[in-house]
Amino acid sequence: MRLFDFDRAPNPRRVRIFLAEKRLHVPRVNVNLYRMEQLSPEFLAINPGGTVPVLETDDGTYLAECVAICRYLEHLQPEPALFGNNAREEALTLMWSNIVENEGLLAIAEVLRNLSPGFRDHVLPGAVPYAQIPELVGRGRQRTEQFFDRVEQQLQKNGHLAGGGFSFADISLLVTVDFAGWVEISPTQGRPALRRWYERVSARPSVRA
Ligand SMILES: N[C@@H](CCC(=O)N[C@@H](CS)C(=O)NCC(=O)O)C(=O)O
Repeated sequence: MRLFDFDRAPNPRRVRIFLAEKRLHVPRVNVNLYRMEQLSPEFLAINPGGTVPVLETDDGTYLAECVAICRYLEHLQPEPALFGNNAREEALTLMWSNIVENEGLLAIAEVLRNLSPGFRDHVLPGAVPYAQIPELVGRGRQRTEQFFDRVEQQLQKNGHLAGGGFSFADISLLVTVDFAGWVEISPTQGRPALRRWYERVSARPSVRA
């Protein structure tokens, strides 16, 4: 197996933390997003979506999307279980990790990518040069705060995001909390349950991956 990775980017970090929790060691191939290597013909042949992470399995399959990669790894190495222990827990893990990605990670990306000069004409991943829309910066900030309010409510009732033990949903949330710092949003400020959760989860050695 090989992991196509970029150490500064939030999504590949989700997979690296997952691998560290599983104590799995997978060789990494660096795809430098700052140099737009994700849009090279060689990489687009691997993932036409032009995103990292991508896991190349031992049979030569290329898997994109963190959730698919991590679900695959969970089959290879079931312990510790990071998608719950039964159908209900797995569904809640997938539900919350989708909420984190769609409402949190992408809302922050909406801010960053419509704001930062580095993303001018590259506001969305992939080869099409979509231009920035400055009005989306404010909307993205509002969506981000709304997302963290929703998470705060959930964590007031549950020690972990999906309700059971530490899971892939917590990994996605941790990466999203750290990613918010890129656009100067402090999610744990004024959200005590999220702060307690963050202190606990960010003490895990895997987060340094
Ligand atoms: N839903 C995808 C998101 C992947 C993604 O957006 N990755 C970013 C890095 S965090 C990327 O490769 N961006 C390339 C670009 O912006 O051109 C996943 O779960 O893997």
